[in-house]
Amino acid sequence: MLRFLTAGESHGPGLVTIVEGLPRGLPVNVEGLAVELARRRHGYGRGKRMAIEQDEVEILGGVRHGFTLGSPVSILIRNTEWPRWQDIMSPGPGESGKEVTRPRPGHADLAGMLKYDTNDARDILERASARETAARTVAGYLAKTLLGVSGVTIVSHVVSIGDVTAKSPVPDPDDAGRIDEDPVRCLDPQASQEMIAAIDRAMEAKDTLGGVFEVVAHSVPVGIGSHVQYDRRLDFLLGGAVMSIPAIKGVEIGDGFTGAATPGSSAHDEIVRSDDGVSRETNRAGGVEGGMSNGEPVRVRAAMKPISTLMQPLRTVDMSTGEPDQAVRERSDVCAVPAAAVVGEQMVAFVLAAEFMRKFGGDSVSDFEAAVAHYRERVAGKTGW
Ligand code: EPS
Repeated sequence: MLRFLTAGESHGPGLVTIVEGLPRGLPVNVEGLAVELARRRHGYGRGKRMAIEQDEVEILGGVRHGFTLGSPVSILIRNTEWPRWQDIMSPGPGESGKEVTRPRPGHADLAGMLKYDTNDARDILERASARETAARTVAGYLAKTLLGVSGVTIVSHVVSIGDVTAKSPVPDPDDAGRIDEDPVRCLDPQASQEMIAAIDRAMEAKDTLGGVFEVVAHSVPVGIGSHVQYDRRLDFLLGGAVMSIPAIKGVEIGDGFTGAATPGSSAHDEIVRSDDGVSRETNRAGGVEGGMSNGEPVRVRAAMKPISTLMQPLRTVDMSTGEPDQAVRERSDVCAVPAAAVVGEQMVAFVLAAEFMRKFGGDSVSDFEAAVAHYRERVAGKTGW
């Protein structure tokens, strides 16, 4: 079973990711990880910290001479912000600074203070912060490396920010470079400019913006996931994983919500003969039918709410006095949808990689690769009339 855990606080010494269940022989290097981590830091609308933060990576275990050993991979990302926070966030005795007693609506602050019995929201917000998604990116990078061996590629793009919606096609793997170069990771140049203008306006108004991103996994073979049990359905796994990204409030697979308003006669993907078997002319199902991949690109969209840390704070109650007050102001981003799209890639990659390991297994990359190739061949043979 492929699984990962992360640990660490946003302004602590660093973040740690442990990934267990990877086969031996997968190439891993610090340079590749650094490139992937930088992709997540970029995006127009992010706060000052993203200009400062460097995501210094150190591999602590599970990798030797550039390849995985089959043992747990453990990777540390040092927070370059740590020196400024070492008193406030000291694991040993230290000056805790001012307590954060005015919880921000939309954040984990209030529920966390009540649940974990603390009047200092910092005890909660440090871990609830989307900084943690840097650690997930490490797990996603390893998952993508495994998927790469089996020919799967994953791209993401921004579909909307605020009320600006792009008219973009479903991106191909070839579009990845162009998307990464765009300041808001949008394929539609006109919409991209309008999104940037909307972010500027929100920043001036001391407001924040949400949006929608889409993740597309190409060359996923038919039959990943299963119909046999609720928790083996690929849509269950993808939905939960993408919903777990901070600030995500909605997920759809394929045409999801618009499909709900379409008659059945035009909501599905008819099965037609092609040169080498069967195929589809549409992909309304988003590559998933009956809890299994159907061989078409897997398409997952997610709706991100506007960031809840506002420079023009919302009403709250000071939990130390019980008096009505304004929520605490913290340095934050105006819009993080482009970054969330990159995190979406990591979560989709991890779900797929875990399902690949479940289906194909293998303690070494060569065994894994052979099992995938054998299966792809078997499936192609079945439909190759
Ligand atoms: C975040 C607030 C900001 C973001 C942070 C997420 O951090 P700070 O409060 O230190 O300015 O920059 O995102 C990251 C650090 C990151 O790596 O993505 C929040 O409250 O969630």
